[in-house]
Amino acid sequence: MNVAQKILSAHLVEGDPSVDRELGIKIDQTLTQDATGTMAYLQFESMGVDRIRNDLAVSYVDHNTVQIGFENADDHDFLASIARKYGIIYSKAGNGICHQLHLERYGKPGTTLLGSDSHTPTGGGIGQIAIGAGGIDIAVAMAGGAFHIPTPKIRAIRLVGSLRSGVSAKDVILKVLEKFGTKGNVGWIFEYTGPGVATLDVPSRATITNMGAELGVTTSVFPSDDVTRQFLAAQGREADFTEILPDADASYDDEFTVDLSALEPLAAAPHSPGNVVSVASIAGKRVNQIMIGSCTNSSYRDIRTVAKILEGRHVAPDTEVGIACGSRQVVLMLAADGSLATLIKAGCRILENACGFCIGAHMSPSTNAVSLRTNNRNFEGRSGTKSAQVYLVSPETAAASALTGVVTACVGVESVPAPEKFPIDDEMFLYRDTAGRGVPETQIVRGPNIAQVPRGIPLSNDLLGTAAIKVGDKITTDHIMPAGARLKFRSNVPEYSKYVFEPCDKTFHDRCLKNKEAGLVNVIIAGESYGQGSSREHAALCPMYLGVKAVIAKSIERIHRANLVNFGIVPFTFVDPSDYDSLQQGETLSLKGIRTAVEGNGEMTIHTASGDIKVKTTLSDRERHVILCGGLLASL
Ligand code: MIC
Ligand code: SF4
Repeated sequence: MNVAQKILSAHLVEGDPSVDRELGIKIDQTLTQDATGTMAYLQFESMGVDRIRNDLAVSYVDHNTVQIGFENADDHDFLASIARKYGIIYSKAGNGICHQLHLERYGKPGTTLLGSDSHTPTGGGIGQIAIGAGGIDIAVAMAGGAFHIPTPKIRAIRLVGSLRSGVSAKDVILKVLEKFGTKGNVGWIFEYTGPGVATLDVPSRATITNMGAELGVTTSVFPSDDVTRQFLAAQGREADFTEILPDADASYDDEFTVDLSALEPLAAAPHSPGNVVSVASIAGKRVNQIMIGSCTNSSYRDIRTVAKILEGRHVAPDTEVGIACGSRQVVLMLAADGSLATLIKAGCRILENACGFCIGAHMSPSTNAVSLRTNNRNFEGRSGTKSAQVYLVSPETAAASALTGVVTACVGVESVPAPEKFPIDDEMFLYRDTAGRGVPETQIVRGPNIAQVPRGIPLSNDLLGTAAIKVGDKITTDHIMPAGARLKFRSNVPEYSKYVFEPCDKTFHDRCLKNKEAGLVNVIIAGESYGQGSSREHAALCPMYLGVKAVIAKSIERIHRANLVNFGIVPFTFVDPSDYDSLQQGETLSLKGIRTAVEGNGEMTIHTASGDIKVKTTLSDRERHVILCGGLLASL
């Protein structure tokens, strides 16, 4: 067996990998972050369970930490009280970014981790099967329920050789993205193998599995080997180590080799992480802003490398440079070894160790600016500035460019040895002593930002609909449900729903409500790879609130498709993709027999003024049941 098969087979509770399309797996650990967590816990509460039933649940606060207005702070108070009551560990704002913190303090080789954030696969760097999902799936897992994945195909990414100085893990994952792109990888697990694996430390492996999310795969995983043991020992957690290596005769569904020695610095050009170019091809481009950090590249190894490059020098006068570390542990280490002072002297802006710039919560670039960033997504407008040109690069390229003010490849920097001992301070993880048990008498704190969870209604058979919006290919969840300035409404669905499709069409919300009042259901028409990007279930929940009952797309990405099902929205694909061209926004669609079509899980004909079109669903029995009930909550 390979590593993924070993971990999955040890957690299999439903389905047979050789027969079934869908597998149910037991989830050991869960994580949430504040932007998806409030909804996840509201849903958990409504399940009526008295405490968590999985091994470990951690609630991180890292996304909404700007606290302009009462909303974010209300959410934090709510999350803290929920954590105390149900036996969840609560990571306070300021402790760091969920994925970096989980890797440092809780990730355990050989276990399963489910997180309400698409970058949960960061845990694959430490040998976990770590998967991103919608909040309600996390709620079910916390209540002891299984999580369902498409029976995976497993691709070996064989690493050979070793990285040259100035080239790092970010360039490895960009190479993989260059080859496989951001669509067409649904259902795959990418497993890293080969002699090159041993040359990468755990934070570098985690950079690769983190940004594997951009491929649209189920997850990515590294073996758990001596490097993993050393990392855990340095974190004071050697007892959490288990060796998990692929068997000598392990087989894979496909294999791709990356020669680390031959890699050059790469960048993802605007506006997709799959738009990979060499740094050499854009060298000399003037850079207005450089942001270093995010859950992809904010480890001690990364920021220490940046400090080494900037040591004794100053950033270019016309370039703004910001640094956000991944955790308090990282900041403490940089403070202890003088790197923090180096960065301050070099003229960097030291930002809070949180998601911040990555999600457009602050540090938006100026109009038409070129911004180099070490995070994982450069979708148009995600930075908060629609006209900005965001390039994703390694910390090495970011630091070398900070000195010159133009895109510059790093010509070489001494590597940072893996620390023998990390400073351990878990004081900002609250309720560790009641983890798993909870304090049942805790009063839940609900400020005015904490609204009710809307529930779906069962699917009727004969619906009359309207094509409420027609969008193109690669529509991301940032297009559907923008974050940034709107992020603070995550706990308030009626309010957040006002911004559905805001970046594409500001009138969508009003139009949907008008249709709803007229007794019509809303239908979204989309191209390829609809719903790329984040795990945010609000991209399905808020449309449900606006009366959306179906999406018809050329293809739909994994997490978003699961979220649509969870909120009772039928995920259709075109039988003949060219029908996409004939469908017009505003057209009336007769969805007669939609319930029967879902029950039969086959094709259905939709009558439109311009003719009939055929659409299909490919749902598992479980998914069919959920949709017919009107969503997961209604089905429980
Ligand atoms: C992201 O990077 O897009 C986010 C913000 O972390 C999302 C989660 C969210 O929308 O809250 C993700 O990756 O799932
Ligand atoms: Fe936070 Fe950005 Fe990572 Fe999402 S990708 S978890 S916003 S740092």
